[in-house]
Amino acid sequence: MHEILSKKIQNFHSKICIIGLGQVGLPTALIFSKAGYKVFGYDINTSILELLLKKRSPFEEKGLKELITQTIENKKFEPNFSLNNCIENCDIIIVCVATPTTSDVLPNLSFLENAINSISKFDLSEKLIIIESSIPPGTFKKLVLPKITNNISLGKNVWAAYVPERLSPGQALSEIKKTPRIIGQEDSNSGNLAKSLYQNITNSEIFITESTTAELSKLVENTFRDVNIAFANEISIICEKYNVDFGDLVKICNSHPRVNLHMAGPGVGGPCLPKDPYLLLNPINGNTIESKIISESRKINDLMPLHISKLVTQALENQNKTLSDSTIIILGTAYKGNVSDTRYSPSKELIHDLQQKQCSVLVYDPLTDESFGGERIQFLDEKTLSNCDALIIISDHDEFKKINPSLFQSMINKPIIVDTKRILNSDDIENLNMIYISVGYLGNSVISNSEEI
Ligand code: SAJ
Repeated sequence: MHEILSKKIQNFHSKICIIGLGQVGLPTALIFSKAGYKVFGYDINTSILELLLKKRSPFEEKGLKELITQTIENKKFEPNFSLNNCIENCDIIIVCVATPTTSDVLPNLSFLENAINSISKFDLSEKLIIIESSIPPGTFKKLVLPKITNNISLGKNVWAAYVPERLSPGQALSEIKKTPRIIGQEDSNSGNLAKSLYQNITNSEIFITESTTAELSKLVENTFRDVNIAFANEISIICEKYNVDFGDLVKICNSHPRVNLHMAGPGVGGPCLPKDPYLLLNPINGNTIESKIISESRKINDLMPLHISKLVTQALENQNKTLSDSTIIILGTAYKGNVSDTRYSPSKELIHDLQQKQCSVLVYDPLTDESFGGERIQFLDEKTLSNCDALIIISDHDEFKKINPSLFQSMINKPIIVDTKRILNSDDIENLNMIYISVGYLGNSVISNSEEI
């Protein structure tokens, strides 16, 4: 009876099992624990569980470690090695596993299928199953529901809903309460149960719709961002041809009430934006849908690291240097600021390209050990910089924003600073007689910009 579960949810007596404790699952587990629910956390990667049991966080996020400690100590959050224990003790199962793409950019649903297959071995009657992972349209109806409703009836003695996660990695804890949620349902009892649950962790609106619309909404949001960033990247390259500062242009254009240009940069990384457009175009039935704007946008964003490589090459040539006799230091291998995640980071392609051209590459990122084959350095000091001809900022970490540009004066000759995220003040750097370049800003680099884009 859904009324019984509904009551348990309302008075915080229902127990929740979160499957997949990554960037989405872990903050979600902690937020439900903090709200007052007992939450069991399960992951096939036992090293995550081991870390959590030591009250350590598997990744960087403000406030995460403190919340792990607090919820484990007050016994509201229990990382657990046994799926059996988790499922048998719980009324609600929330699946937050990764849904990456294959090397042919097709959806790889193996983690989701494994999770669903494992769950479906248990008696799921009187339980609510929620999928939060981003999934190709049709997956909830055609892949998830048939497996979990085996011999039991959806809406009567088992409930299920698709509730896409919308959390920005690195800011999940601060965003979760103010982010509206979408509930994709195939029956209203399930939708209402999911709504009463999520109402307890968000102050924002909750939309109920059918499951395919919910699946599409998630993928379209991320594709919207990817396409807009591609547009910004293309416009920034046009700006370089006109010797116009893209930063000024964005400020002016965005003063129009109906314009919202995104920021150009070194390319689009992370576990979401580079792959969700492919999930959008590859529904569960396997018939790929064509979309010129989405496919072209992906290509534009993927080519940005090579554009950065071109910009720095040109700036070096203007000083009669080549990549092969230069040393470049890369600031940041994380895919964006203040996270340790390096998946699809633009710095990977950039470092490989520079190294292929015999450039000596140093790498500094205080948040991750990943160096993508570059020589990892521990401190950004004058001694290290004194060997560098150019410096390229890829991740907009707060630590990098605080760098005093006078530190760069220890670099060789007229230092070249490529600030792809525009976190430093160009005037400060140019006033120190250094070259400042960004995507869509060639400044005083005197680059011949008449070549092809
Ligand atoms: N980037 C730009 N220009 C911009 C904004 C971002 O080049 O104007 C780059 C970033 O540097 C980064 C990449 O895009 O390399 C992705 O960063 P992001 O902050 O746009 O997004 P994610 O991947 O960290 O999180 C996104 C978010 N989606 C949207 O904002 C629509 C988040 O809310 C989602 O929950 C998350 O994907 C997800 O898990 O799907």
